[in-house]
Amino acid sequence: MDASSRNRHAFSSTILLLLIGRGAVFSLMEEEKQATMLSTKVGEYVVFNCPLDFPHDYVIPYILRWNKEGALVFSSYDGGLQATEGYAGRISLVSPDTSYGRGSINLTNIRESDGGWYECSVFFPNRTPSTRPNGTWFHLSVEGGTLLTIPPINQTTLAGETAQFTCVSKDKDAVVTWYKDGVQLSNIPDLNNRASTSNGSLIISPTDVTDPGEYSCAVKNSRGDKQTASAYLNVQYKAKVVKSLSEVYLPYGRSGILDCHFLSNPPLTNIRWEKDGFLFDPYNVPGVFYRKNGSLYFTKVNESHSGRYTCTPGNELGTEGPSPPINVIVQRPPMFTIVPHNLYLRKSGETLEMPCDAVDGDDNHKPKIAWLRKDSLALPLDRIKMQNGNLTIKNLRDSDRGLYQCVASNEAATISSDTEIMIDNVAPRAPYNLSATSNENSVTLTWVPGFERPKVEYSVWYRAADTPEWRTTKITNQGANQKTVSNLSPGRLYEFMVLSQDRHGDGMFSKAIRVSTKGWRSNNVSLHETTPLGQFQQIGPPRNVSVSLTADGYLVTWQPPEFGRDELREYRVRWTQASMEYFYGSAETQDTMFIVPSLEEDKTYYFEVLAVSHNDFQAASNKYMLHVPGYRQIRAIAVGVAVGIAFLLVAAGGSWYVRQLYIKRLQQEAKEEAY
Ligand SMILES: *[C@@H]1O[C@H](CO)[C@@H](O)[C@H](O)[C@H]1NC(C)=O
Ligand SMILES: *[C@@H]1O[C@H](CO)[C@@H](O)[C@H](O)[C@H]1NC(C)=O
Ligand SMILES: *[C@@H]1O[C@H](CO)[C@@H](O)[C@H](O)[C@H]1NC(C)=O
Ligand SMILES: *[C@@H]1O[C@H](CO)[C@@H](O)[C@H](O)[C@H]1NC(C)=O
Ligand SMILES: *[C@@H]1O[C@H](CO)[C@@H](O)[C@H](O)[C@H]1NC(C)=O
Ligand SMILES: *[C@@H]1O[C@H](CO)[C@@H](O)[C@H](O)[C@H]1NC(C)=O
Ligand SMILES: *[C@@H]1O[C@H](CO)[C@@H](O)[C@H](O)[C@H]1NC(C)=O
Ligand SMILES: *[C@@H]1O[C@H](CO)[C@@H](O)[C@H](O)[C@H]1NC(C)=O
Ligand SMILES: *[C@@H]1O[C@H](CO)[C@@H](O)[C@H](O)[C@H]1NC(C)=O
Ligand SMILES: CC(=O)N[C@H]1CO[C@H](CO)[C@@H](O)[C@@H]1O
Repeated sequence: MDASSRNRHAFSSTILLLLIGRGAVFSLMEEEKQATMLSTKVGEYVVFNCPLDFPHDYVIPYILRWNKEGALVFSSYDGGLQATEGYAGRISLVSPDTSYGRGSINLTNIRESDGGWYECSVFFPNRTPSTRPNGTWFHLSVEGGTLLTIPPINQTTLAGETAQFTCVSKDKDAVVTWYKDGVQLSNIPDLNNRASTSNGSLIISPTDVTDPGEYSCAVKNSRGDKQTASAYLNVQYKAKVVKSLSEVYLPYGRSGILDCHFLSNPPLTNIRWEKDGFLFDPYNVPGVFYRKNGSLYFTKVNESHSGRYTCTPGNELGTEGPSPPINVIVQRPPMFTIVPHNLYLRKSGETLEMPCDAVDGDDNHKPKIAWLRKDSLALPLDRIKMQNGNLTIKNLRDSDRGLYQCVASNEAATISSDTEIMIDNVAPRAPYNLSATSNENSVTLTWVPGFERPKVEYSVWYRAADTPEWRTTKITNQGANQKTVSNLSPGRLYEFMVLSQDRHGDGMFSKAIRVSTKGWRSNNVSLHETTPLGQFQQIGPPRNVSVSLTADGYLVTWQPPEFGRDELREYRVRWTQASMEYFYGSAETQDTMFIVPSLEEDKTYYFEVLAVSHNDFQAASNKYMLHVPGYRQIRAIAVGVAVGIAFLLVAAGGSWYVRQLYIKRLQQEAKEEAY
């Protein structure tokens, strides 16, 4: 009988029963009994599908019973499950969100003796008649020819108690071998000492917290037939501290973590921290928070956080007690007093001394200083000398070329400073002798190539001196060392630099120069009025954002930016509740619309859309205000009022990018000085 005909049957039967006037309901519609034939193998599982139907899908209290050949094996009533001897731990109800019926069971770790007739039946204790005479019938055949009759089943024990896995074979002379997680037990001495076998079954006594895992038994008879089956062991215990440091240093002024190293199964449910003998509850201490794993997180460490701490982890079974005291010492991180230059350019054979020194906050304490190569090659021990923090390399060679790092560390923190050694004969150079001529709207730059290599490409970086954003333009014809930058405003001061790049992408910036365009700056144009990001903005904001209510939700629409569309990577739609600072929601799309399925009623929202370019510039639209009325008003609303707050944002991504470039340039200038 298929599902739909069964439902039809259920429906008409229900009508009939209602007509009779009694509240009797029933579940199993198999009037005409048809057994389901199932077959499986020892060690496998089988699902018995037993659908229960209720009138109008309204579930009333019921008792589900599964019988095997007249004897109860499993029952379920009001959430309570019971399986009889031999079936406990092997039967579970199938999750209701599968396609199986509500009364279905999953019988696992199949034994040979599981073969036979099964019946699913249901009783309604609060109704008469309380049952239908016949249930659903199943016949299970367990395929023969197997060695195993009873495979092991999953076990959960408390640490220290005994665990037993059965593994019974038909063949008396069969050899049973046990494995844990694939490793033969005899190769795990610690476990093997506590394990014994009897008639093939494995007994672990006492169990230990390290024992959980998959246990498999392999049965082999004299003819060489082999069969394996496996089950899992879970060992539970009170939460306990396993490792404790007697001293922990936290870095002053930075964030810090104080760990509690514990083991817990079942998982941790609570943790208690004490400081100097008193309860230390992060909920009552500003700037201190719990991490998910029970560790304490200090957002900004200061002296008030030093002290003697203990932690006491706990789970459902309780706790083994507190950790030994952890002495927390607040340590100021090291600070460099002298750092090496960014770049040292030397000839081979010369001697180079690179200075480096650092102090702690505490006068009488110095951090450890070490030098290393960033490419993790070893320093040439026979040619180097360390004096305090200074590193001297004698008799320089080509192989000394590379990036170096001076590292200063104490218990609280590690800081480092990078430098680079270049050996003269192979040094590349940045473009230099950059000069410029200007007129009203353009500037022509010339430079001397820094180093002659095949396929060097140049690009010009420029910006108005009073704006942060750089704009770039590539020089397309190879070998050129001149470029005219046009579309500039008259009478303004600009900054230029030239970047040379080889085909590996390694590049160097020239020194920056500043040049004014000729003519007068037009009085009525203020940079910040014309375009929000200055004229080097790379992408414009989405325009004309509006929000309207549709059947699917709140439809946010906008128009693409005026310029920079080619650069567009995606739009970000964000909405905040008025007066709240955090985003209530956000989404990314490449469409020019987005549907917000639902919003809280009787609240005011601000929507904005950001255009994000491929190089992470962002430009935000104006904000659009929307008041979502209470439910009753909803039909009458005219949605939204656009507000003219020009909310213009050079978002973090964009300014970060520019800053990186800026830093690069500063470093370059420093390098020039080092020459
Ligand atoms: C029945 O149990 C087995 C073993 O735990 C599992 O692999 C399988 O997915 C289960 N089937 C259903 C329908 O729950
Ligand atoms: C036995 O335990 C394993 C691992 O926890 C689990 O995947 C499997 O479903 C369990 N089998 C039964 C029959 O509960
Ligand atoms: C081993 O199995 C046999 C037969 O099944 C039984 O008589 C005997 O008591 C078992 N031995 C132990 C130690 O359980
Ligand atoms: C606890 O979690 C934090 C991060 O949330 C991590 O830094 C710390 O190492 C973790 N501690 C332990 C003991 O796992
Ligand atoms: C230390 O930091 C806490 C916040 O974690 C702050 O409440 C306290 O005032 C600070 N104490 C000092 C001395 O700065
Ligand atoms: C390390 O180098 C710096 C700068 O060159 C110098 O002032 C200092 O005396 C040097 N220290 C030692 C121990 O040589
Ligand atoms: C540098 O540029 C100036 C002006 O463009 C020029 O006179 C001079 O020869 C250049 N120097 C080199 C080394 O190219
Ligand atoms: C502002 O200057 C532009 C040219 O730069 C000119 O076209 C415009 O008329 C000026 N506007 C006012 C209000 O002076
Ligand atoms: C903004 O959108 C509305 C409706 O979507 C449209 O009527 C209007 O012309 C648009 N305005 C602009 C400047 O495109
Ligand atoms: C096939 C079967 O078991 N049918 C039974 C259904 O219930 C009636 C009444 O209990 C029995 O007489 C049938 O044998």
